[in-house]
Amino acid sequence: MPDLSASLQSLRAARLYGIVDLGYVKPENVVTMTRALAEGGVDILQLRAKGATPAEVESLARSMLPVTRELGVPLVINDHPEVAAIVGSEGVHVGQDDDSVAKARAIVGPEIFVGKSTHSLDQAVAAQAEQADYIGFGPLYATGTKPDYVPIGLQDITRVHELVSLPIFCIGGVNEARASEILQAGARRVVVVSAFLLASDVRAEVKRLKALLP
Ligand code: TPS
Repeated sequence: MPDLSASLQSLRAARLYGIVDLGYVKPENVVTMTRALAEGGVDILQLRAKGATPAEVESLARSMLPVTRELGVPLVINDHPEVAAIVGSEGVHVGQDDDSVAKARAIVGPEIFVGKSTHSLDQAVAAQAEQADYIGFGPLYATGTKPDYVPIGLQDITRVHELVSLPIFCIGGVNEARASEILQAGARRVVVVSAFLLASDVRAEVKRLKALLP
């Protein structure tokens, strides 16, 4: 059973969020990738398996948890609150549907934190009103990981930090080359997907990006 107050403390301290995305990682490589990301230094890790069945997500999550627990990294399940509840992950992440935070919370109970994707200032403010525990904010840049979304750019990053007091994780096209302009624009926390998962040396890539974060 995860302990919410410990998880929320990790969430507030977190700067670098990694995602094991099955669009890039074969199921048989999920545990190895989980270890590489966590040993490299991600502060939070998400399992994102679009199109997988709940049973498949559950089995992947169960294979990741011993590694994330060993390394002290909270595990967040994308889209499947019922799986988060069954496996006892630290968090769940939901998309932009109405009431998605309340619906997820009703399923996961009081000990699992709930994050929500937002794509505009209005959505970020709404997610805070909906009592999300953190938000993702983006995609900042066009990205092959979420090809149907219009990038929102960097111009609202400072403002979103003025309007929203939750931890805000900037996402979408984040990589080492762009880190300085993203931080310059006011970001404090970032999510990295393809730049880590496609790296030839995942641990080294995570370490390099982490070293750039204040
Ligand atoms: C914490 N989301 C927005 S952009 C993107 C995703 C998956 C692609 C990033 O990939 N915030 C959180 N989790 C999520 N799943 C989302 C937002 C949704 P890349 O780094 O390859 O551009």
